[in-house]
Amino acid sequence: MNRNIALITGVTGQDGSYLSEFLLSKGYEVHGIIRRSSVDYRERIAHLEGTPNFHLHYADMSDSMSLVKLVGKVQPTEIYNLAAQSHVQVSFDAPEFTADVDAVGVLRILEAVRTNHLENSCKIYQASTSELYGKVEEVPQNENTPFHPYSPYAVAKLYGYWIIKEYREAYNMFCCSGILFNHESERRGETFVTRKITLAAARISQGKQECLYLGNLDSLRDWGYAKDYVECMWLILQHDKPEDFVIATGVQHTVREFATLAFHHAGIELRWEGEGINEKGIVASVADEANAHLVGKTVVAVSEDFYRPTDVVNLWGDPTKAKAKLGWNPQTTSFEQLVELMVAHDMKKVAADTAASEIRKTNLAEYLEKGIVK
Ligand code: NAP
Ligand code: F7E
Repeated sequence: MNRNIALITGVTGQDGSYLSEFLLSKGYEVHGIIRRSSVDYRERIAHLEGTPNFHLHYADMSDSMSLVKLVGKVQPTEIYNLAAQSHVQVSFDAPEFTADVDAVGVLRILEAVRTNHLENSCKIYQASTSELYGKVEEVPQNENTPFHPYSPYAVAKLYGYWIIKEYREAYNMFCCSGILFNHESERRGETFVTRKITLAAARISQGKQECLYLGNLDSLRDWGYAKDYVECMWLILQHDKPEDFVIATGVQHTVREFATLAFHHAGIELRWEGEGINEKGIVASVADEANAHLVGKTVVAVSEDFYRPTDVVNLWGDPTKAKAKLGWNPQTTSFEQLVELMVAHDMKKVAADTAASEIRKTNLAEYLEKGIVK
């Protein structure tokens, strides 16, 4: 009988939580790595804990011994290496930590598999990224587009990409990179631009925040839905040979367009005035009379705090290969549906927040506004 045993690093993250659900629904035994910290933060997988076939283990991407021991104990047939310091802006503040986890961490996983003599029985998926294209040399980007990483995060991930390819060729291992373009969801971390916007739109429409401060509004991204993308990670490992794939929707939008649509779903129509650092999103009209006082107010402003030393501004993926070879449908959830579902979730979440958690959230919103937390 075939054993399907998955080991997921980064199980507590956005993608790890959706991938766990997906693999459990396929009958896998799922093992996830969590790291030790003074507080437990497992909100995204809390609903899975106690499920038969779902197991959590302590390990850390910066600690090769913990990885070697765990891989030996679990004997996985598939490893999904999703763990990373995944925030691009944070990588400018913590470049060494980012390199350790996002670059050397990949090597540690590969060596843990080899040390346990599992190189012929365990397939490895590496969470690679469109950030590798960075200062883009071609639009749209496909598997043959040259890389030009443009942040410490992207440079670290480029090492991960190449070491996966190297082990595939040197040791004949089934290891592949999914070059995933931005994918978002109601579980997205709150400091990534989409979730920052949907939460702020919900709070502003409910009188819990005054203004949202953003960086580069012209930045273009190819945004998909995380739940659709985890299926592709699995498909990449079910393909008959190990190959790298671009995973994207093939449609791009600006940050400004995302914000306009998010506020629309929160009942606020925006008009934009000014340019660059002086650009503002002003309330043109509201759906709910109770918010009439907002008309004419600035609810989106630009802050230099959210500009990056080098910013990637034109990401647009070409998913032709994934469509043809994996039979994956990049349009399962459209951009419009994605924004709508994220705002609908955050409208409910903000309304349900208790006074205590609201104080915490208000502090976070304030920190975000002041650029203390980015
Ligand atoms: P995420 O929500 O930030 O989750 C990152 C995960 O990595 C968390 O579970 C985190 O654990 C874990 N982690 C960080 N450092 C670790 C360490 N030293 N040891 C063990 N675990 C560690 O990221 P995501 O959005 O789900 O993305 C998943 C992966 O895909 C990442 O590798 C990311 O770089 C890559 N990627 C993401 C996108 C995207 O648009 N989402 C696009 C391309 C590639 P804690 O909960 O303990 O912090
Ligand atoms: O920024 C601009 C910002 O932080 C998107 C990670 O999952 O996807 C993600 O990285 C764009 C950038 O995501 C704000 O300058 C404007 O151009 O949401 P983000 P990211 O940097 O694209 C890739 C594929 C990954 O691999 C990463 O792991 O939006 N932007 N104003 C802003 N960004 C943030 N965070 N905050 C702002 O206020």
